[in-house]
Amino acid sequence: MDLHQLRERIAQIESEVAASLTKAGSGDAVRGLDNRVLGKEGSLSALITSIKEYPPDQRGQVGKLVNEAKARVKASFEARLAELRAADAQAEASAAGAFDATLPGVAAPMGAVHPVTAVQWEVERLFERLGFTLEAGPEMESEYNNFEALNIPASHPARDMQDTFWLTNGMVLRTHTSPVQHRSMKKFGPPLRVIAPGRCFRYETIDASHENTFHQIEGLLIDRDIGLPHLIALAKMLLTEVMQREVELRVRPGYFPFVEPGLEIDMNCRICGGKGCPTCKNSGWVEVLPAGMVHPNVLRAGSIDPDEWSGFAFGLGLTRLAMMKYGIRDIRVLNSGDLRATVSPVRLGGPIVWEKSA
Ligand code: FA5
Repeated sequence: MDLHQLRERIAQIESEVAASLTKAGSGDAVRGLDNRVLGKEGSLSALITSIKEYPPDQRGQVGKLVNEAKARVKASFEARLAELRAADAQAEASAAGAFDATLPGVAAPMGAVHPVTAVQWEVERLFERLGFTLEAGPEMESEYNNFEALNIPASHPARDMQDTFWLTNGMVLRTHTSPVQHRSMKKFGPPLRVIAPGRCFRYETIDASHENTFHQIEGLLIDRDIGLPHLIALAKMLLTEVMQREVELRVRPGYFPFVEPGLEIDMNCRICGGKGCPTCKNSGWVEVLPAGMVHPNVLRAGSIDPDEWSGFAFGLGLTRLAMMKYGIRDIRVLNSGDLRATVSPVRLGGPIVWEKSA
């Protein structure tokens, strides 16, 4: 189990504990659960015993993750026991005709992983298996990295494609994760395989599928003799794996100054099944994976010789992919702090469809 899988396993155990705890109606039931999770052979304790299977430099982190989870789970057992004791006391009191207003209220449900984070982890794991390095760029970027290095000079009309938040210090809130392409070329040189997840910002009119703050995952692969078939095969594999079903793709020409040729790879809308709805702007298709072959000017800006090396890049729309995976109709719930957007869909299985709360 790698660290991502470990995190997922911990989240799964915690989510199962939360579900079982709400059903545990007696102190004995809680103590039984405690034993199954934290006992000598309990599911969390088992994770600690596997620590020796990790490389020495990861063991500290494994121990920390598991011990923190143990502390949280222990606290949740104690809270549930207190709740049950309080409920017993209240039942006794009301049987005796009294009402104790000092008893604690019902505990709020525990949260879980945000849907965007869950899909991000899945994508990271897939690319880790394919030998990609995980990189992160800054959210506050230089104009050069966000635009010029990507073949978008100041005078270029393509600047209008991405409405930018300019900062008073002359920097920008990055409009996409593509600046990490340039950073990675400079950092690693060819050949390279990198993915870079992160938040992006645009001065957008917000609607069901557009936010001013959203997530992308940049992908960049540079090697010898790389072509579009590699890109399209990878796209199909990526989307099929995340959606856990055969995904229909639509590949169209797309214009981005930093790739040539450029593609828009769309997937069929799972909210309406392709019939058309506000989420897919009534087209039946959702843009999730713009991509293309890296433009020679971008390779040159990254000190890579385009006569020797070629590669592809893509900018996965992670937020929209999470919406497709979990049947979320409206992007606004994801930044809203609405707890329904964290609790049930990710950990407790099944797709659910919410409307934006009023
Ligand atoms: C780009 O941002 C390019 N950097 C992608 C790219 C990378 C192309 C590498 C070629 C090579 P675009 O503006 O289409 O492209 O955004 C990429 C994806 O981000 C979109 O398909 C969409 O899924 C998502 N996205 C864009 N704007 C928003 C928004 N306002 N809200 C939510 N998701 C958005």
